[in-house]
Amino acid sequence: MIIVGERINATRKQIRAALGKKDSDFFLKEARIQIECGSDFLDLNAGTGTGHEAEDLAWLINLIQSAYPDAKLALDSSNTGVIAECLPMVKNKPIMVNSINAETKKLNEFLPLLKNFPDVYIIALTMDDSGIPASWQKRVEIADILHNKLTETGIKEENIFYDALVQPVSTNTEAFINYLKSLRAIKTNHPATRSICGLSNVSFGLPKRKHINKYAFALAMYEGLEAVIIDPTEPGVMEARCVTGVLTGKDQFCLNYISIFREGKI
Ligand code: THG
Repeated sequence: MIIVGERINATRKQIRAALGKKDSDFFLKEARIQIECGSDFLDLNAGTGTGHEAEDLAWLINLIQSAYPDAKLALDSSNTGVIAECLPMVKNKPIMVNSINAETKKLNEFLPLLKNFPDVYIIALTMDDSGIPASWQKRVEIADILHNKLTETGIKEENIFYDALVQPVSTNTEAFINYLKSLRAIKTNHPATRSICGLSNVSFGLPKRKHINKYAFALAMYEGLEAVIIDPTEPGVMEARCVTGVLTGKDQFCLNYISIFREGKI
């Protein structure tokens, strides 16, 4: 299970404020706690809507790379120009790019860029010009379209991470079960590709979100989820990963579980 730490995201008020002040100490601590909790990648999103996203993201990349030279990064922006500007600055490979989708404009801008960076891990969202489909079958169809486009562009199948988009169960009771159906079906159609999701969306609007996130994580792992964008410092998250690894037969002789127990982490 690949963990992508989500805390450095400008949708969070604290992050927006710290970006405005270029508060290095704040961001170095945000990076450190996520690395210590076991993040494989740090997601960086500097989209404050103030018109200097590329400059802010570049500042974050340089800051974090100079303090944590081994950290791998996920560049998270809805603006392809921002990703194009910042990709060349990222030193550690692989670089995760968050994200492409099947909107016409997005494909036209993004695919030529990917030709120049064929080794990135690319997150592919199953949405198109009509938005996020309500039906899970339509999401699977969009994944098929993205699959053709991305492989034609020279992206290796194992570097494609499909994100079938987790949505809040508070607004649609079927949202998570439909997500799981599309996760499974996309994997069946394209077994060499991988899967990822932003898991905490599931609990939006409900109390005690961390409990919902933890069980959603276990269910998605059972359905084959391979990477997750999450707050790794949230109590229960790393425990859920470790325990579900045992229960789904991925932890040979429970060695990982036992060693994590011995380290006092569960
Ligand atoms: N898929 C992909 N990328 C994603 C998402 C996804 N990136 C963004 C998001 N979803 C995952 N990342 C975050 C980062 C921070 C928060 C939630 C998801 C967060 N949210 C607070 C909340 O929801 O209450 C915001 C409030 C605040 O702190 O100000 O912290 O699905 N590919």
